[in-house]
Amino acid sequence: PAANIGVVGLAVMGSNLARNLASREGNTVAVYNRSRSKTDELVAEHPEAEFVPAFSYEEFAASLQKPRTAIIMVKAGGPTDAVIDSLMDVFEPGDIIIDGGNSLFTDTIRREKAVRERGFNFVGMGVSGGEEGALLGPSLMPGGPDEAWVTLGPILRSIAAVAEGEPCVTHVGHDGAGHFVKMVHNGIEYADMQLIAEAYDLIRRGTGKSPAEIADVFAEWNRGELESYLIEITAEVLRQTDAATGQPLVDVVVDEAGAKGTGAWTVQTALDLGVPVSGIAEATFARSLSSHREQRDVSGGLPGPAEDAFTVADADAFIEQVRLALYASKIVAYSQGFDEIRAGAAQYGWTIDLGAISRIWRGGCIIRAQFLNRIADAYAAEPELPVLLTAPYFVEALGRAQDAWRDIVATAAAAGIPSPAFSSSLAYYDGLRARRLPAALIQGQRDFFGAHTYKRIDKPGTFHTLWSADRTEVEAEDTH
Ligand code: NBP
Repeated sequence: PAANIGVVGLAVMGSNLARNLASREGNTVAVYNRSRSKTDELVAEHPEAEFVPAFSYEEFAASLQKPRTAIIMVKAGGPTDAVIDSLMDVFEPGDIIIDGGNSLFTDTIRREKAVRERGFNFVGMGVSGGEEGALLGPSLMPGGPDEAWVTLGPILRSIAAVAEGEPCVTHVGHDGAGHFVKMVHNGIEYADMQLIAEAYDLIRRGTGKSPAEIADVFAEWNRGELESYLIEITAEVLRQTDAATGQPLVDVVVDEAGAKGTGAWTVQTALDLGVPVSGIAEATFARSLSSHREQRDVSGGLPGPAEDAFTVADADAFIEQVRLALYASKIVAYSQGFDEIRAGAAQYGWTIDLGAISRIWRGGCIIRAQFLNRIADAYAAEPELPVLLTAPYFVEALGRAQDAWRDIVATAAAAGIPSPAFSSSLAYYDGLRARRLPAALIQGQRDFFGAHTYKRIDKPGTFHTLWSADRTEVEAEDTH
């Protein structure tokens, strides 16, 4: 057989990944798609590529060297299960099946177990970077058995994006670890985008600058500590003029944000794990709020500051304050995301190198940013760092941003400008810092209505106050 790697599913992601693979020295790529037309098209349009087209699963298996290694790039859910079943019918034990789709990590855990029980290796791989990433170099987050990594590692390293000389791929951990990390990547992406949107809104409403002028602000920011793909494309989007109306494009686009569900998965999973990812949650909810048009329509008359009443005296100083607030909130959002990965690893028994995750996100993926080098440094210095934002570099940055961050959140509240991600990030930060939290009162309330008991600061044990009797305290078994 001629091919050392195969791709099943030749829609936009699969065909681009297949072309990327074929463009690397030493690869010959078997390609298969359920409907023949996509296979024919790919092969016809790219005569330069070393493809071995297959038109049945049997042909596909026969064209692959052993251990057969195949990347599935089809719609997540049922289609992925169907393709896995078909491959197991024609593959042999020891062969490697990789799911490169956006699968939910719990599906990956289930599939890995089922596939392993039949003697195959299964790898659930997060792929980030969209169409262009797949073609030119994505960030890859594979999770699966060590045995598969021996064959797969060199192939993935050859096609991944490169950041600072290192390929953006690492063996994340076992079974669902790769898809879990990809999920959190997308959650952080939601938070980052929402924070940027809030910054834009505040600047526009506070300074009256046009979108094109604000594009210049973002382009300038992209030369400093905020340098990132998302800041860069924000400037591009803000600069775009609509050909039909001559208006800034951002003013003619309907202000209802869509979502494909990975942000919601990140939040649902965080709730199950008990990890506060408030920045990601607010970003996800902000998209939901924006798309409830009927609710927004009936709410326009609610009392509050007039929309045009807010102007700042010193535009440049205000813009710098917004920049600092954005940077501080971004540190919080990433810290929360890494916290979720830590908690997920503990819950599911994965060994995940958080520093390696920050390094593979420096290239290829949507959240690629300078800033990830600082995260990598933080974990290099202290691999078990319990709260990312307590690393010295971030403590210094948060100290610098402090006053501006608080001013901006207060200003936004006073002006009636929604800033859910800015303000929830600050509340999280202050919650972490607080020596005492009102959680003590909540424990009292819980004990009052449900005898849920509480612990004392001055002695061990579990206690309950006899609220409906003489209100004396008794030692209790913690049974609730
Ligand atoms: P789609 O998600 O649109 O899936 C289309 C592909 O699935 C086609 O090749 C189609 O074959 C195949 N397929 C379906 Br649908 N049902 C099938 C079945 N029962 N058996 C075999 N094949 C089946 O493609 P995509 O946008 O290229 O995305 C592929 C994966 O990559 C998805 O899981 C996606 O979430 C993930 N992803 C996408 C991006 C992105 O930016 N688009 C980024 C990262 C990850 P057909 O041609 O015969 O209908």
